[in-house]
Amino acid sequence: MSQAVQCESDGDARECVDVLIVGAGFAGLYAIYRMRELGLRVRCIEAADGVGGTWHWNRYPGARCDVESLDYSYSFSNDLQQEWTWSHRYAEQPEILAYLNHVADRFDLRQHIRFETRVTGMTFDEARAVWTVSTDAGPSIEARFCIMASGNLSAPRVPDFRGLERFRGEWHHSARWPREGVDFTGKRVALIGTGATGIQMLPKIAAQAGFVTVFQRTANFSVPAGNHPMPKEEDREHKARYPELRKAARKQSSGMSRVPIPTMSALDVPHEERLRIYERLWAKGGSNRMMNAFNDMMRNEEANESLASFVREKIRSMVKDPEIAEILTPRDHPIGSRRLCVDTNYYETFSRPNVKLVDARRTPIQEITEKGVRTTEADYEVDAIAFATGFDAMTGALNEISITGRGGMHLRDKWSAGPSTYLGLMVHGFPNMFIVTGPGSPSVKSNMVTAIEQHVEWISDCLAHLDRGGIATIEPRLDAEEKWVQHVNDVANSTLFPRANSWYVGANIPGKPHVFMPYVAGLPAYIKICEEVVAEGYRGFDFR
Ligand code: FAD
Ligand code: N01
Repeated sequence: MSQAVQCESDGDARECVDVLIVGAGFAGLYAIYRMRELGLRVRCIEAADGVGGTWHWNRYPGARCDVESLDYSYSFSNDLQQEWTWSHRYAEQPEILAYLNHVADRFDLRQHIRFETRVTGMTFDEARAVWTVSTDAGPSIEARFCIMASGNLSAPRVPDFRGLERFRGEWHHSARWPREGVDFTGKRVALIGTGATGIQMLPKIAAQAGFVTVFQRTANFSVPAGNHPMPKEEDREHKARYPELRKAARKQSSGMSRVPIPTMSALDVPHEERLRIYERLWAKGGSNRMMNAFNDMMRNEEANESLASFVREKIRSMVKDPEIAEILTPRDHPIGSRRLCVDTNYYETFSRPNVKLVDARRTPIQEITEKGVRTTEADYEVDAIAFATGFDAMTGALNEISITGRGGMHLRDKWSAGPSTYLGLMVHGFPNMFIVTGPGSPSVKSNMVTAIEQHVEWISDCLAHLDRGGIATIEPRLDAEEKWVQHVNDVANSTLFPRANSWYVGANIPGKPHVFMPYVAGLPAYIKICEEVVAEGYRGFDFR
C-alpha cells in the first residue's frame, strides 16, 4: 500500500499496521485473508483463545446452524469448498468450529491474530488520519483502517436478576458454555429463555437431566429442522455446481442457493392447496423455505396468518397437554417477525414426564434465590440454571468498545437514539472504520456467510481504490447516512417485521432504543445498491 501508516516515535512498543481487524469469526478470518491479498499489514485482535467467533463461544448442547451447511460456508476458495465435506444438512457447532479452524490453518491466518485480547478503545487522530487502538493486554496498535468484525450476536446478556450471586448451584449462559460441557445427569435444571437457543437446548438437556423447568416469557414459532446425514449424492452434486450455486445465493433475499424465489401471493392459492404446500415444506424441514413459500409472507397480514395458523395447529398436535400447548402457542406477533426457530423435537419434549413449562409472562421471574428461581407465584428449586437469554444484538459488541471519531465524537453517543450507518458499512464521523454486517445492512436477515463475504469484498475493493487514488480517508456524508437510515426504516415499515418485540428492534435490552436494525429489502437489492454506489464514484462518501 502506497500510504503506509507511520507510527509515532514516542518510544513505546506500539504496533503499526495498515489494517486492524476486531474479531476472528467468519468475518474476521475472511477479512484477514482479503486484506493480506492486497499486500496490507494486518493485525486481528480476538478476545477468545481461538478462532470461530459464534462457533467458538456457543458450545451449548444442541447448538447447530439453521442455514444448510452447503450454503453456510465460504465461497471464496474453490479448493476449500471441494475438499471440505459436511456430515449433515445442518452441521453441529463442533463441526463448524473445526471448519473455521481448518480455514485458519489452511490459509495460514493465525499468525495475524492476537488471541485472548480485547479491544477496549479506538481513537481517530484527524491530523495523521490514523486510528489508535488500545487493548486489555499487550501493546496498543496504530492502523490506517479498522474493520469491525466483532459480530452481531457476540455480546451475551444475562438478565439483571436480583440474587443471582447468591445462587448455590452452577449457572451458564449459552454463549459462554464451558468447553468441557456440563453434566446435568440427575440434576434439576432451570432453562430460562425459549428463543432459537433455548429451543435447541431443551431436548438435549431433558434427555440427560433429572428434571427441567422451562421459563418461557414469549412463545416463539418453531418449525422442524428435518436434519439428516448429508447424502453422498447431494454433496457430489453440490460440489460439481458450486460456482453456479454460490452466484444463485447472492441473487436470493435469503443468501441461500436452493430456496426457490416465490412468485405467488399466498392469497392467490386456494386454502386446501396452500395447506398442501405448507405440509410439504413442514415435512422437508427448515425455516427459509417455509418463509419463502409465497412472496407476501412478510408483507400481507392475511398471507402471514395463513402460515401462522398452520403452525399453531401443528403445535396443538405435537403437545399432549392442551394447556401446555396453549402456553406454547404464539399469538402476539406475525410468524417470521421474530426469528423463526428451527428445532428437533422441541414441542414433543414438553410431553416428557421430567419437563415442566412455566409461563413467565403470566408469572414473571422475580429473583434468583440461593436454591433456585422465584416467580411471582412459586419457588423452583434447582441445581443448575441454563441462561438462553440472548444478546445485546447488532450494536452490543461495538458499544462495548470506547470508539472516538472525528471531533471527539463517541460512537455510543452518536447511537444513543439507535444506530445510524451508511449501507451498514460506515458511520459519518468515523473515517476509515468499516463494519462487517453492521446495522442497516441485510446481515442477520440473510445467510450471514453470504452477507459477510459480500461486505468484506466491498471493503477490500474500496481499500484498493483508495490506494490507487492516493486517498487517505473515506467517510460517509451525513446526508447520505440520514437518507439511508430513512430508507432502511421505510423498507422495514412496509413489512410486518416491526410488529414484534424482538432483538431486531432492541426490545430485549431494557432501555435500548427501539429501532428496527436490519435492512430487509433482501440481499440482491442491497448488493445492487452497493454496486451502484461504487459505479457512481462512491456516491455518498467523501474522500480526503
Ligand atoms: P462472530 O462470529 O460473532 O465473531 C465476532 C468475534 O469478535 C468474536 O469471536 C468475539 O470474541 C470478537 N470480539 C467482539 N468484540 C471484541 C473486542 N472488543 N475485542 C476483541 N474481540 C472481540 N447465522 C446464520 O446465517 N445461520 C445460522 O445458522 C446461524 N446460527 C447461529 C447460531 C447461534 C447459536 C448464534 C449465536 C448465531 C448464529 N448465526 C447464524 C449468526 C452468526 O453470528 C453468524 O452466522 C456468524 O457466525 C457471525 O460471524 P462474525 O464473524 O460476523 O461474528
Ligand atoms: O436469544 P433470543 P437466542 N425473563 O433473544 C428470554 C441466533 N441463533 O440466544 O422473548 C424471562 O432470541 C427471552 O424472552 P422474550 C438467531 O439469530 C441462531 O435464543 O424477550 N425470559 C427469549 O425467550 C437468534 O435469533 C440459532 O420475552 C427472558 C430468550 O430469553 C439469535 O441467535 C441458534 C428474560 C432470548 O431469546 C438469538 O437467539 C441460536 C427475562 N428477564 C441462536 N430475558 C440457529 O441458527 C430474556 N428472556 C439455529
